[in-house]
Amino acid sequence: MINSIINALSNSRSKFLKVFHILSKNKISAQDIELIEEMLVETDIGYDVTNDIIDIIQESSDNSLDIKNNIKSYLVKMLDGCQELAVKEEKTVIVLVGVNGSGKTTTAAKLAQYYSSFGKKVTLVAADTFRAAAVDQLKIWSERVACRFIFNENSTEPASIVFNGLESAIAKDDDLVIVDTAGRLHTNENLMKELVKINSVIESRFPKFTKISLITIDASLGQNSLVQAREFGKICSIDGAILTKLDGTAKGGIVFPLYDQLKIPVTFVGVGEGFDDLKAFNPVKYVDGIIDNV
Ligand SMILES: Nc1nc2c(ncn2[C@@H]2O[C@H](COP(=O)(O)OP(=O)(O)O)[C@@H](O)[C@H]2O)c(=O)[nH]1
Ligand SMILES: [Mg+2]
Repeated sequence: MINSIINALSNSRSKFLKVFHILSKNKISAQDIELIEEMLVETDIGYDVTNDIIDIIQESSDNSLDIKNNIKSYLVKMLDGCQELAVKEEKTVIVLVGVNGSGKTTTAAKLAQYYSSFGKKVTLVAADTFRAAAVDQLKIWSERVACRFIFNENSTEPASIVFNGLESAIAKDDDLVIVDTAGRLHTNENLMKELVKINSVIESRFPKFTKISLITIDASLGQNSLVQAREFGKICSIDGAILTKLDGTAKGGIVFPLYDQLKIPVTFVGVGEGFDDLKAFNPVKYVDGIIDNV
């Protein structure tokens, strides 16, 4: 998480900078506190965290550096447990889920690139049977990343494409299978059933694979994405989140309620459209990126 994270967090950071600008004044009025509350809420950090931060401000000494350090420690502690997704030695399948446009297909390619760069042999599986364009999109990415690609443009059964992908990965001795799925809303019962089927095929037919479900969350959607994540979690276990499109939004605060309320740890963040624009999540660096004027 080097400079690209710092860059991607610039909009969120500008809100915090304004907060600390107010805090550098000699006397903080009730009006100032209201303004601070507003700015924090705009980062989508949520009401609970905002209230905690206000408490920290009121309980700390008048020294703005103290306040800043106390807020930083509080935020870092809150993210304790969020970290880069370590893919172990055994065979692993990552299933990407999420709503339309949240970045699943792009993230599938980014993950393929990320883990290939650590020497993993990766198979990308195009299990979005709703958008033909998604298959083409992923095929192009797989060529760029130079990993294997499994699809079946005649199939309307994502679970069977996943089955083929895993069989093929075993045959070729690939370590990591990354599955791109169709976008869905939790209200769409049939699509949600399809997700259950994908999961049960993996669990029942490929018990040797460690299954990891990751939800892509468009950071610019802020609080709405919490509802989505909660509903997906009722249908299939969600092991982590990838916060996409962090570049170009001031809502980087969403990682806090996501973990605090839903216990979904953020594992990666998307900071652009290229396949290198995926950064492993690190709480200290993230909080530094939000708060420090680096
Ligand atoms: N700026 C930016 N754009 C992104 C990021 N991730 C995905 N996108 C863009 O978001 C759009 C939707 O992404 P896509 O992967 O097709 O979403 P899907 O419908 O969930 O598969 C595409 O135009 C992507 O290039 C990101 O981290 N930053
Ligand atoms: Mg897609």
